[in-house]
Amino acid sequence: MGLETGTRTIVVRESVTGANDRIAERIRSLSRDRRILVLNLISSPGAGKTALIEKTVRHLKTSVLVIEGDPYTALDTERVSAAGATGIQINTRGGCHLDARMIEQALEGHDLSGTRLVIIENVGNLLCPAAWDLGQDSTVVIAGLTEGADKPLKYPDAFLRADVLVINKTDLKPYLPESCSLLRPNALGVNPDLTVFETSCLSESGLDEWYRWVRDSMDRKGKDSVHA
Ligand SMILES: Nc1nc2c(ncn2[C@@H]2O[C@H](COP(=O)(O)OP(=O)(O)OP(=O)(O)O)[C@@H](O)[C@H]2O)c(=O)[nH]1
Ligand SMILES: [Mg+2]
Repeated sequence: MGLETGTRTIVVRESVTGANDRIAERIRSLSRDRRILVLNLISSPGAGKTALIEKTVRHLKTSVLVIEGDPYTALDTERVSAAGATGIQINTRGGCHLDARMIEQALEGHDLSGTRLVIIENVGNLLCPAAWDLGQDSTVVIAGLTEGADKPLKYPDAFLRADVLVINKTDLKPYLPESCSLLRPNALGVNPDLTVFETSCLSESGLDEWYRWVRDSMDRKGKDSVHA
């Protein structure tokens, strides 16, 4: 690709994410060989990513590796470890997303035998994480009902690139304006292919359907890999 600047031509040899995408493919190949389901969770700060992971880990009672991305602190790793997962913390020191190189390094330092599920909790925001492939099988976007129904319209890439939408904090619905019900149709307007779950990590409403989806996805990954 060449960009004319008037006096000279700048040749762009590779997109910014090109090198990232090659590493993401290596991660995909590793997870296929090992029959491990990899989920990438993205959301704005505080939507309930860690709460959903804690619940999922406690419920599944299987060996789960959680890779936590945060600018600073290991607070979320402490939470998921207390729930029974193996947690690996990545501190981006101000960086707004995880990239595939970080995930590959985390996986290289870990014995994956027995692991059936890797959950990546991306850095909390709806912009940058959507643009970086981490080699995941599925991207899960979590939207708290409290965040406003307009988020899929303002941050469409996060919803477009996701396979699953978890609408969390449904226990707070009685205290929110009627318009919060528009979150689901707004998201489906952006991406009609989204599989949607409505959950509360507080009351546990809707979590059974989510757990079933995770289990079915793990089973499918196991079978697909056998025949791959
Ligand atoms: N009422 C209610 N509160 C929730 C629910 N899920 C999570 N919370 C609360 O929301 C806050 C943020 O939850 P976290 O799980 O830390 O959110 P997060 O997306 O991991 O946040 P970051 O990692 O900082 O981006 C915590 O105080 C949780 O207890 C829910 O379903 N209902
Ligand atoms: Mg968190």
